[in-house]
Amino acid sequence: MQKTWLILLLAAVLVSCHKDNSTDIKKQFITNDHTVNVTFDEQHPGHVIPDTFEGLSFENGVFGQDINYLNENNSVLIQLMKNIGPGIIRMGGGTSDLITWTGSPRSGATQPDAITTSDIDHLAAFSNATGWPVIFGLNLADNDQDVAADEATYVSHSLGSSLYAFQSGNEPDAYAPYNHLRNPTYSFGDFLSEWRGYQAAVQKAVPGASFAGPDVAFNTSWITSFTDNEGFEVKLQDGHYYETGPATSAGITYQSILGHSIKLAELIRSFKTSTSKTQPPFRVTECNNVYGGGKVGVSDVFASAIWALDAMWTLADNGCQGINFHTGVGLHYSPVIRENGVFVAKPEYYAMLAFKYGSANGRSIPTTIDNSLFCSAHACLVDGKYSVTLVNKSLDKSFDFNIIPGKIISSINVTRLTAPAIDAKTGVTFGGAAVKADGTFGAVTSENSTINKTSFIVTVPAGSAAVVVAQ
Ligand code: BDP
Repeated sequence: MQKTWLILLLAAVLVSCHKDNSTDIKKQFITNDHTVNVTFDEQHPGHVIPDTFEGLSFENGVFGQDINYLNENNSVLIQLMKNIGPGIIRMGGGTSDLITWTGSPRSGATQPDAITTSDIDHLAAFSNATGWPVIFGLNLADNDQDVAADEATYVSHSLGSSLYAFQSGNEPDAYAPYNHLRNPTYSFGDFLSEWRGYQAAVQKAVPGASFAGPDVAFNTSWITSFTDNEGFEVKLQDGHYYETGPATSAGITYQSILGHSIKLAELIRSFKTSTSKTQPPFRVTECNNVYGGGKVGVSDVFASAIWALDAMWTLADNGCQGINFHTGVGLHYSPVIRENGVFVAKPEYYAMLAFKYGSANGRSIPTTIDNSLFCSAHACLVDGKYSVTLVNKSLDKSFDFNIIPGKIISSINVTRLTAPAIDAKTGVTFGGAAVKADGTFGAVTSENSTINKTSFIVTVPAGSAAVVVAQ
């Protein structure tokens, strides 16, 4: 009898605890059209966000364009990378399938269509100076296993432990339909047999060499098929993400990149749907907002930072290992670009700073918001503190993010990503600071408040973002 009472009492306590808690949370929800309620699911934490999450992707052809670009003496670019590093450098792009490995030093400023031993040595020294390892893309379009094995051997010796993995081919799903590098019947099966030939030849020359693949442009079914077949053979599954394009399309404006990305959702889905028992981590090895080199007024304005911050977090929330923003000479979407001979940070770079700041050493936690049309909220736990990145993609409406962690928060600190306007090309800041001419950066302002409540509101103006650290 006594035991029965005890059980009933315990059950009543449990039910009342549960009821009180959910009632508390419900009470904290605010209903109006300018408030966004944000809750977390701490019971189901996601992955730890790797410190190498952020990356840059470069064309293999960059050496032929400018030998001083990925160069150990390029101190400003090195510093810009150190600010967000340690990341991963990805070498590849369309030019990696168009240029030829010479196996000898570069002769003067000529040989634009070649990749040489001098280039690889500069890449190795540059990687060393930045602390960023390299994913290196081999030319698969030529389908010459001997040349690939020779190039891979040199790359492996020169980069040493800075070599992260090889890739074979850039966007092989576009070889036939768009790039005319294969006949129209070229299929996934054809690619797979070429890829396997490369892998065998390279691993014979470089025992233990790691690979990433299939590095596709758009055909996400190739990712799933590739992982089904090669999941146990590769270190990384990878694919590319360009939100829209081509850059010549008159209809593309900065508004085109601010909506919910169906493309990104589909890419993430394809990385996770393989039936292979081994599902390697996945990475977006090449990405940017508008393919075709980027669009002026879209890729180089503050909207691109809002887009990039949201894309990085969407991938991190979904367990992605990282993302490489495509960068290079004449590419308008580059987060860092050379202007008048000097490397400068563009708006997208500030999103990389904000992501670094908001994600460092964090374990992502699922986050729910009740207005996902214009807003997103992404959270992680860092040393027992919440780090929450709030993004307002609306062009004209300020939103109050009502954050409901469900436990008492004593204080918050807010650091903002902002610009004079959504289409501003300059004047972007994170934490009130801009990158200095030598590439160094340090945030200078953040807002501190004492809270002592289980919910709090942070207002994020139209077309801006904020990182909130709450404890
Ligand atoms: C990708 C290519 C890259 C281009 C980019 C673009 O891999 O080389 O720079 O498109 O069109 O498909 O901007």
